[in-house]
Amino acid sequence: MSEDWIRFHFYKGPSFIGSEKSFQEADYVAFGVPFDATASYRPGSRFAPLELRVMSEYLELPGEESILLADLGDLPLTNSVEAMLKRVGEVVEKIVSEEKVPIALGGEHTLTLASASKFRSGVALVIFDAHLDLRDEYMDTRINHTTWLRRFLESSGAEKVVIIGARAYTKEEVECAEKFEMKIITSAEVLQDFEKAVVEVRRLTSDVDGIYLSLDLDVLDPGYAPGVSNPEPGGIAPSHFFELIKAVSRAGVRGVDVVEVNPLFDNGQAAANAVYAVYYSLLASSTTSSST
Ligand SMILES: [Mn+2]
Repeated sequence: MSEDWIRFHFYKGPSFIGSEKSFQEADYVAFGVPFDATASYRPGSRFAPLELRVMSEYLELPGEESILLADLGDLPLTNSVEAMLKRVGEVVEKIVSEEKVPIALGGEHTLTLASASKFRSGVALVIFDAHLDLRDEYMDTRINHTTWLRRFLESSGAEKVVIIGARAYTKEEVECAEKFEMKIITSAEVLQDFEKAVVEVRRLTSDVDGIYLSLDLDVLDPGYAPGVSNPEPGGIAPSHFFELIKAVSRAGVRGVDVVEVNPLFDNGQAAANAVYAVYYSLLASSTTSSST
């Protein structure tokens, strides 16, 4: 197999969560996807991979040195959703074939269509998001940040999908969620009975062969994370976000992405919360695997 995929990674600068490991030494492998070409409201998430690295250099993350992480750099800029999906799919496949955990730094949520598709048979897809992303079509295209989950379900069939923190969706999307028997825990349910939500997410991820975790920062209330491309009021708080991430990550994290951070509208908090979210998922997952 050629190593052309390595040449996609041209960015040299601050690294994600202090990662200094080589690809071979690493358990976790981060790469950036600076893509926001289907943005329907506020473009700018293409700048997030760099921002997440810069922010992670300034945060104090206890025990980060115990996370063996390599940062490959960014995929090349493109305005083609097909090209982006092809590259993300190839890179994730390569990382998974080496029995490592990929961490995709978006960019917009569409990338998850390619990355999550590389995990099948028993790996649950756990998504934190204000939205369901189940539209059939939006603004005259069928593959974009509002439709990717519908395309995923159409191609994968009845995989286990859990969405946490949802609050903004259409009737069409709710019908689609019911058809594919998705589990939805709304932001209101998290706010009204947090303990019940923790028990529920633990139950939903108790019998799976690990999880793929997709973290859309618009799940947080915009007051905590203004820098997202599609802010929706009435979101969850960072403390609830982190505890729910720890609860699901105990099932074992097989892949992660963090998407929709938009530095052009941020005061630093969406990026900081995004770094912490990934850090807590890796820490919870690492603790689980070393104790078994
Ligand atoms: Mn969203």
